[in-house]
Amino acid sequence: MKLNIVEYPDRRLKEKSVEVSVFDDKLYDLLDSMYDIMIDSNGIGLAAIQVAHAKQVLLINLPDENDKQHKEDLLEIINPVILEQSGETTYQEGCLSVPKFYEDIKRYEKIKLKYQDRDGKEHTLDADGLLSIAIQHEIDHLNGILFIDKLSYSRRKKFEKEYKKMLKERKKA
Ligand code: QAP
Ligand code: CO
Repeated sequence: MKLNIVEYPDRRLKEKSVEVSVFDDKLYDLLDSMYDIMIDSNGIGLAAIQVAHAKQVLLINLPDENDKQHKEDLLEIINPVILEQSGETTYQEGCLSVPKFYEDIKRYEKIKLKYQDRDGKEHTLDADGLLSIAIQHEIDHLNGILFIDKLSYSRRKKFEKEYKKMLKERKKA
């Protein structure tokens, strides 16, 4: 299926995604198409709402130490629920739906979650490091939350100004 990345300030990014209950070929097609557009866009994580599908579906494909992504490492996470969270970590985050903007965001250091794979099979996962950060970022999307929503008032104002300017420049080009 042909997908496009939805970009801020599109209000669809504020929608809450609904649980997946049917694990069929349509879901496989969505997952495969999401993977293609994520890789084409140089992303390491993508939630379905970012391609205008309000379903509790997200992908994570972290690069290796040589900065190369391998499809064997792809995590397809459906209906995630965080069971435990601890610690604190800060990372300079970006988002395919907020192009060209990066900011330090505070997250839990470690999380334990349960989720389903594309066949509906249940898994649990203990995550730390970049994986933990990426999962929290993508789960926020399922709840209509963007990383820029976590900025202080003054940093958010600075962002809005820079972002508007970027959009204007992009339109001119
Ligand atoms: C979410 O983000 C994430 O601005 C995934 O011009 C964030 O893939 C995971 C991207 C932080 C872990 C840590 C952003 C590509 C990709 C841009 C992404 C851009 C091109 C962001
Ligand atoms: Co994002």
